[in-house]
Amino acid sequence: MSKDDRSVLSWLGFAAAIAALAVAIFGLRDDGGGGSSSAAGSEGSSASRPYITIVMNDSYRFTPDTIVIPTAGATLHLVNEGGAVHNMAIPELGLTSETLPGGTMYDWELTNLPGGTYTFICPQPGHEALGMKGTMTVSDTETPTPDERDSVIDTGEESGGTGLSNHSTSWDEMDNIMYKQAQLYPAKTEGIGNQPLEYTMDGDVKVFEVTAKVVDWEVEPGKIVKAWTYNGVVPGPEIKVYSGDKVRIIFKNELPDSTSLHFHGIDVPNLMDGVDPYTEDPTVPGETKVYEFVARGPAVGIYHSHHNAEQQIPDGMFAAFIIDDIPIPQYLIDKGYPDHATKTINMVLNDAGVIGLSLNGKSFPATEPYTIRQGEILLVHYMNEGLMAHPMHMHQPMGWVIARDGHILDAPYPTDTINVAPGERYTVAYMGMEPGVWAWHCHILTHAETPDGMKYMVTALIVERGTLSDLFLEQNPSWALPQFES
Ligand SMILES: [Cu+2]
Repeated sequence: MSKDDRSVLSWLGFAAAIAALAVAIFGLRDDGGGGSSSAAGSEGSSASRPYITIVMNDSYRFTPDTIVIPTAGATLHLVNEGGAVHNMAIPELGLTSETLPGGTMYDWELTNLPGGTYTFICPQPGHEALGMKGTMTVSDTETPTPDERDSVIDTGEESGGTGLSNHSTSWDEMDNIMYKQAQLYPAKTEGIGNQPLEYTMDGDVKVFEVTAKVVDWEVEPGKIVKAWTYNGVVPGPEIKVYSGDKVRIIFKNELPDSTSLHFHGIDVPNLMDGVDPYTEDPTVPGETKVYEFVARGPAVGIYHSHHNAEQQIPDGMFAAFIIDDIPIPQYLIDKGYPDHATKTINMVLNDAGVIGLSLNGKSFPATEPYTIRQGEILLVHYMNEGLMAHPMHMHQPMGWVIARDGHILDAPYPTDTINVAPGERYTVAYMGMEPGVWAWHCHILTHAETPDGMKYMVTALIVERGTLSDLFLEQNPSWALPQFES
């Protein structure tokens, strides 16, 4: 990110945006909490025990990973959002839940627990080592009684619920935690991916050097993982060429394992497709391989591993490969949009491996904000290198999908939430319309907001004051009306 982007970020402005978002989410949570509480209440004896939702996923995390429950116990509503099998165990108490296949839920009843602080884990082989653990405190002093909670979270008689919340933190503690988390954004971390890869000329051939290696990578402040990378960054550096360019990629493997380099969504001769053991032998540790082809665009592609990809890719071996520029379609220019993008970025989505839920190799609050002015276009190439689809939601402005998998669409279509499946790429044009700091996040809510505040796949688009074109205002007269001042 440029220094400009950071300096213009209005902390207060973003806090206001966060507050608005929190209100929206809070409304939803009241419904869920009421429903959950009455379900617990119908069981009679469990009425005084809290009902706590714990989400498990293939990023090997429990959300939340810190819970407080009374000695009377609690119902832990376990939700496995991943594809892998997970469950939960408290080894010190000798307790283990049922096993949850991917996509299932289970209510785990815990009763009459000894006071103390315990570690809980996923006992599936290797999951604890990957970080799937948390802390459970059993105490009667730290959890408000249901009566106390009724007095602070009053959902009203019409809600049909008891007003019980579905978490063990009081509302003001929770607001504080969320506020502190929000204030960390944009947090500074070591390393930045996606930068343009420099090349040298050998005659008329553009020569790029790519080295696969394991490095320490800071996903968010203090979360440093052993990432498998191209040139030491996540995503790897962007390769940008133009149709007709002769391209040579000198690929060196400094990993402890074999690998191969595949050009996803790029037209190459079959023997350059990088799919061992079919089109080539694996590139073994220490070996260098050369790929050569002529660029045929336009293309919005990815270069990534095609060897033990379920680990090598989510752990960091992915990067953008772009041929030519995707033009702003006449359809939008006729609507008063500018004829070129002010900024073009790649937004690579990931949800697994050592990096986990992230945008461009970083997790909120370390994600990068982007800045444009009113009337300018930010062009975004979404690319999903994870294991799940992610519906990416921009609060404002609305976007237009202008290319899919690098193919320019005859008819652009509007989006504020675009579902990007693994392997897909969508190119979306966002024009800055209303000034402010606009939240921009995956709308699978467990990928964006937690009881500890915003996390993971969240960033912001900052729209500064500028000018909407006369043509746009002619066609959208309501945008010319003054807004209420707040
Ligand atoms: Cu997501």
